Amino acid sequence: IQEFDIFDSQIFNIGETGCCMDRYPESGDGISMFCDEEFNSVAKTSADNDAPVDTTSSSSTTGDGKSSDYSLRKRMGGLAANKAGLQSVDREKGTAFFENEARKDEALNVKIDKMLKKYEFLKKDDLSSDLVKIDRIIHELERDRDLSHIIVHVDMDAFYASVEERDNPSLRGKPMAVGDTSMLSTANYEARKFGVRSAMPGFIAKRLCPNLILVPLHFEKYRTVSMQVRKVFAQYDPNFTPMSLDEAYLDVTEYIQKTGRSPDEVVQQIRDEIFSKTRLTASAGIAANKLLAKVCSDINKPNGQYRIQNNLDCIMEFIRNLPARKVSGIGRVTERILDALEIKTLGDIFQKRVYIYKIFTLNSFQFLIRASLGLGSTVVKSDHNRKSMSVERTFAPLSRPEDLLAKLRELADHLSADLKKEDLSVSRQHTLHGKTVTLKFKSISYGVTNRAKTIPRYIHKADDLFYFGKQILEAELPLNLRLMGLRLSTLRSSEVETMNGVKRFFSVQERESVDPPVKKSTVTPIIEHQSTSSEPEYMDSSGNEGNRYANYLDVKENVPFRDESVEDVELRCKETSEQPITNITKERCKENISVLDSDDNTRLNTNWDCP
Ligand code: TTP
Ligand code: MG
Repeated sequence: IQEFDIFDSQIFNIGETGCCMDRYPESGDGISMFCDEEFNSVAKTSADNDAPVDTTSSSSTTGDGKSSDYSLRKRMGGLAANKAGLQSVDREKGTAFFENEARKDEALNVKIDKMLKKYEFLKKDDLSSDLVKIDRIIHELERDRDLSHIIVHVDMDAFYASVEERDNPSLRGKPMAVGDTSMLSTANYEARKFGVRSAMPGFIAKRLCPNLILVPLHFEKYRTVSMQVRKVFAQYDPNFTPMSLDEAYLDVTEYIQKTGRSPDEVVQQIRDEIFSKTRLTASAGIAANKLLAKVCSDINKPNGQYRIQNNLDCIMEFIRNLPARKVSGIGRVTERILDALEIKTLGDIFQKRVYIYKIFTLNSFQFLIRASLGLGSTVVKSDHNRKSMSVERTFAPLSRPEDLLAKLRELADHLSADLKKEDLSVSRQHTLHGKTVTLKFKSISYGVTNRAKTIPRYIHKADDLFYFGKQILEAELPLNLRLMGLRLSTLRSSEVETMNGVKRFFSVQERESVDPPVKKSTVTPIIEHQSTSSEPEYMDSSGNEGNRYANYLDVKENVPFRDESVEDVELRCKETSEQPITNITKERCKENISVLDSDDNTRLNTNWDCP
């Protein structure tokens, strides 16, 4: 549910639990903006460097003509950047949050400066042969356009806040947000009028809206509602894709064919049913693919729905003037990058396609060009194919090993429960088992590090998760953390039939998992660092975060773990039906090994900090 941005490497953390499907093309060039390695490395160095940014110097002007103070305010306050409460960002100077935001903003300014230089240079070039190439790609994309599906995106309105208001009607009509002074999960529509929004630190929100009421999170309640809503979805599409607790994609093509009812009627009925079960409203978008359906679900929010007909002219008409920012994947960072190139709408992306092609990486180009054509994925699958599931928690800084282990225990229990999912469409239960345990740490200065461990068998039990997580954690002590996450990946599902309330376990994996945990396995720090990957920090507890990327490219490039050989990756690809190993992956395996040779195999990230 975290806003994700194809170019934003570090997104605000919200801090509860989450699951994700790793479908993001982690090829390394997937999120980097420039095709030119030299450009890229300049920006990366700046983003990764933990050296404090000089925040005492007076405001300068960035390459795209914005003052650096304004650019930082925008980063912290979004659309509310110019509102009274945010006029002086000075007061936060010196706080870890501010320093971190300032550093990221500075890195982005460097990127934009470089990009603009390249843009100016390209403007003088003859790019006609590139244009021919691009138009050939577009022709191919058009040929595969599929208008045969009716895809629906349903999203609950101000979800956590609405649940809180439902259960405490005295909050209604007052500006309120769910979260605390360090971070908000969401805000009601009253508070949004003041510029308060999800993923905004509570202390900034309070400045924008001094009367803001802060309500703590109650995840169990949100989960319960989510289950009720999913039961409704399952009646219309047994293979619906949950994206988070409050959001899902459905393919209602078959349901419509069977019942002969119109898409609008069917979706109205889904929303009515959600309301009668939960007393909460949802909004929906209906279109030929997921990208468009998602944009549509926002149009008549709250408590509304919108449809684009499955017709090319209607789609292009809709797309032409659509602000690029409305597309999932184009967040505040990409918006700024595009803005610097004078690109505001999807129509502008199409117009400037040749510059996008020359400046951005191929993956980014493909994502943007597909969006500008209104193309998106039509694949709606249940979460059986998910590649990983994870939970994470934000907390007040913790450094005592026993406290950190207690957090880990909590995460292990939570994740294990999430791995046992009831398949709502048939009365069966499937449990996901996985082989790779990853711990994620966010230090008190906001540096994020992942450490992974591959295990020679599949696990899912809380004790096993804790056991392997503990090994990783203990190897990293001492630590001073504000967030910890636990992920299980390389998943496979064991279907377990539920009969008369008695669970009968048949699967081999299940029998395996009653064995005592395997002792021997190696800790394998993942070579990717958070600040160079765009993996969202927030993942919701029952959704498939990675599915957000499905519109991006339906390709997962394999990133090898640190000590994985080409053969290991090949085996993993086979087991998880991922994309076969590519030359890039092979190169990366080689790189990993050379890093391993020259490193002590423990602390890899410069951002990693210890007390
Ligand atoms: P969203 O659907 O993005 O937001 P929302 O339901 O609060 O509001 P809207 O009416 O615009 O859909 O997210 C659903 C819930 O997920 C939200 O209520 C709180 C949580 N969440 C976070 O914890 N962090 C985040 O950054 C976001 C965006 C959401
Ligand atoms: Mg919502």
